[in-house]
Amino acid sequence: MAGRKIVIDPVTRIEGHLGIEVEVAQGRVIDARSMGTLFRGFELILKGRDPRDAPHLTQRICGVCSASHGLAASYNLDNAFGVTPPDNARIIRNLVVGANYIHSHILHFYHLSALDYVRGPDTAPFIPRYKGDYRLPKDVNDACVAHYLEALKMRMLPHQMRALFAGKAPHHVGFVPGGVTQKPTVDKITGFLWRLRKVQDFINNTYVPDAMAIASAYSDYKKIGLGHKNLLAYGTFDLDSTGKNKLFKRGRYIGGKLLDVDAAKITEDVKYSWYEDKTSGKNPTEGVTEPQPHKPDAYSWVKAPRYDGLPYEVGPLARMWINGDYKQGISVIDRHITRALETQKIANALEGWLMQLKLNEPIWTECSVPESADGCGMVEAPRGALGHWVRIRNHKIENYQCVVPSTWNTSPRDDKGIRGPMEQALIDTPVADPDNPIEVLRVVRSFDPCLACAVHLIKPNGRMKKFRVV
Ligand code: NFE
Ligand code: MG
Repeated sequence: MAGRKIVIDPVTRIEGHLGIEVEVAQGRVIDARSMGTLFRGFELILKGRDPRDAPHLTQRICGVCSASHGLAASYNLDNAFGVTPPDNARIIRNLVVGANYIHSHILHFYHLSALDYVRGPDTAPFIPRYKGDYRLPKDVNDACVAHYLEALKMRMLPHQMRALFAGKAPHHVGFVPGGVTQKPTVDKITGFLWRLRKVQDFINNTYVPDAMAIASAYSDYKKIGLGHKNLLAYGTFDLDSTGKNKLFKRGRYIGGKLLDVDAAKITEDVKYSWYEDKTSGKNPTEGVTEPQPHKPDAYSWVKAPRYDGLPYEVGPLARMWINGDYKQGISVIDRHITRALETQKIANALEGWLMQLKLNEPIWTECSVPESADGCGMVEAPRGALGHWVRIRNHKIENYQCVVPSTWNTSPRDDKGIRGPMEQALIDTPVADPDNPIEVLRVVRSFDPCLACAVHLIKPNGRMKKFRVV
């Protein structure tokens, strides 16, 4: 690196373990590297298990987007088992995942990213903080601090809404292949509804206005954090049992065109990731997770997913853009606005779905573990396109692969040396003071990165150490 190197490791106020390294010259970022610093071992843990364990084990990948892992695993197994869940089950899955989105987006806005723009009180946990251009008018800033506290309480409601239909959050037990385990009852429907109304009031009258206030005070960030401008969404929230009609459409956007998605064109490169080189470039149906922690030149535990060889940004902006709900731009601010607007859109949809539930109708279609089958479950998690793939042999999981949203967004360079979406978005970011690189963090947190997983290996002072987790 020729300019001044800035290393932010770990990045705080995100989920999981991320390091960011940028090179700054003439006050701008000229190169960037995104480093996932913990190994994700779940694909190995799943080998040899009963396939029906997958919705439960994969939820443990993360405490924030767990419902979506439960959904992807359920779709994956529905597909492998050759079963179509009844309408009640499809709707209950949507309600549970919708509640999880609301929780996740409120958490991200107020508790993970707002303090990049809102100056908190000069007391812990709001200090220490980077010096920066906190520029909200005092009354707006004070209101946002009050809403930070209110949002902590608000986040309970979607957790309770989810628990009504699936069991306690964050790792619920209510999704199974073929459907769900909880019947709809009048009590559950009314309990969901009054909480929804309360949280909708907060979304409409607090979250969305606060996001808009920050967008207007920091409008220069509409020109920062642009990235490759390729967007990808697998689509989610099925509106009927065909799998074709969804609240958010499947599609991708590249070079100004909206195009379709073919799962066969998804691959994961590992040239710069700590995995064996021979596993590079594989489609997830034949994906291999073979760690190589001593690989020279590698700098991340995150693989580099590509579609037809190219990086794609995933998340609320991709979903809203591909669905035709938003066209204003691709930037830091557009990511925050679309996350707020889609929270509103999902909350509005939940009440209609709730009213479609039919008491005393089935919640499960009978099915059993096949001797041999392959499956694929492609959905959207709060942070973007999420895919699970399974190969079942002898009634057991022979191979399980997850490609998660943050794998797309925080990926390192691919085998051709092309930067990942977040790395590219960092290029050209102005940095006023390299000792307080708040601008870099505004770009990073706009993606809502999540690198969560169990600890297997860490890298202190450049030397690998092995830990046994018991
Ligand atoms: Ni751990 Fe997640 C979401 C998934 S990771 S938060 O949303 O899948 O990007
Ligand atoms: Mg994976």
